[in-house]
Amino acid sequence: MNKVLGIIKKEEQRQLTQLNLIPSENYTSEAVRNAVGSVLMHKYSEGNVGARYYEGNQFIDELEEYCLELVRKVFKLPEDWGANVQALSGSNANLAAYLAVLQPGDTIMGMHLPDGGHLSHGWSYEPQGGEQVAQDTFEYLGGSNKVNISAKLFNSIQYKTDPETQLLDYEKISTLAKKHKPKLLITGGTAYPRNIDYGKMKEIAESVGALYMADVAHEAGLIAGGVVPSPVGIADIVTLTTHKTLRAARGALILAPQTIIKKVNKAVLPGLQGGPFNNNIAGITVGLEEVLLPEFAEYTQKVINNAQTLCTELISRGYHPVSGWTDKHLILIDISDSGLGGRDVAQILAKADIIVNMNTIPGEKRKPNDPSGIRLGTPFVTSLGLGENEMIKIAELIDSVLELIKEKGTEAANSAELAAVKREVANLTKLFKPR
Ligand code: DSN
Repeated sequence: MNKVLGIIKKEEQRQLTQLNLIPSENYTSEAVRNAVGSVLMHKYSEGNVGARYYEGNQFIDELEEYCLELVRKVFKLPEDWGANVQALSGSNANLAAYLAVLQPGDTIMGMHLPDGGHLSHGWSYEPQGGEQVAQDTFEYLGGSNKVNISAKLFNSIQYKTDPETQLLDYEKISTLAKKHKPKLLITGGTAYPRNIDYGKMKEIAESVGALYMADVAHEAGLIAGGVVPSPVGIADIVTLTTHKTLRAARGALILAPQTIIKKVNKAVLPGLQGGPFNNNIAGITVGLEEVLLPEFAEYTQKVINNAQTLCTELISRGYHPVSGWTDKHLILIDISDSGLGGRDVAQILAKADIIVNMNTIPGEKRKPNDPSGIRLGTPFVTSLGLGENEMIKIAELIDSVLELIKEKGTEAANSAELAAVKREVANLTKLFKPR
């Protein structure tokens, strides 16, 4: 007990003394954290509101009904749409959506992972249209090209971004869709820094008789804040996680017309999961209450302003963000000219208390466990109160570490200069206002 409390304290301290630039993480309010740590975690509640398998669920019903009501408001669901709030994670939400509308063996078409897609969108190294896959990458994955269950269950076709612009090429996606006739077209993922034209993707899906699923796990909070476009009412299914830019407890939502949600509910239970995590649903609900406050829209605008300031500063220092810009909360930087791979670069930055993740980039030539990029994001530090002036400083610090790496290679990790950067990071984290 004391050991775990000690670990929690240390992690709490770490989060408040390092610069966390991982775009999929956020810092929730104490109210959200209290809800997740509540007695609601004790209750089993297989089923949906008013139709549970176990007795004693009157308050769980009240909670889930309230959560569904807030989801409707936050995401401005059309009258005939509904939601499922029980999926335990984004990958589970995606699988539940597939189980609801597909049969095993059906063709799905999602974005190539190194170009920004997600594992659960059918990640597979299957070469497309004569395109060759780096052999070492293939071997790293143990010789199996169907890496994720979504590729094992379904026939997965993946589309890529344009090699020059690193942007989605809707014409090429349309051509690929006409060729492979997927049953489900999927957008979204983890590292595409630009907005997606949901209307165009729906048109492409419709032109081949496919359904269209938009996974907005990363953008959910920005959509709720009204600062990026929403696919709700355009796509046939929208999936999202609740703990990234949405800043609620960990979990996932599936939004769709009621006809599809009925199937999704069955896909979640008994299709995929046992009982939902009611404590997390409570934490999601508290987070959604906060999203409805005017401060949240202001927060989401700041997240984007901070990311764009960071991006501008990095560009002015000679860096090339993937696609040249960011429309949202994340930036992907090609660090291959630093002389080290993404793993070493991320580890050296971490020694200076700058926390980023290594990431594949479009056209990736290196192995996934030591790729050519690093991914940066602003949701966490914006929640803790940093603004555009601090982003300028962060760009300067990242640049000085990358210059140090160019000069000293892995020796940068033990240099006095890196220790000096760490001290400057400490000056920034002193500004944090914990929530
Ligand atoms: N791991 C998440 C991310 O970092 O984007 C996606 O699953």
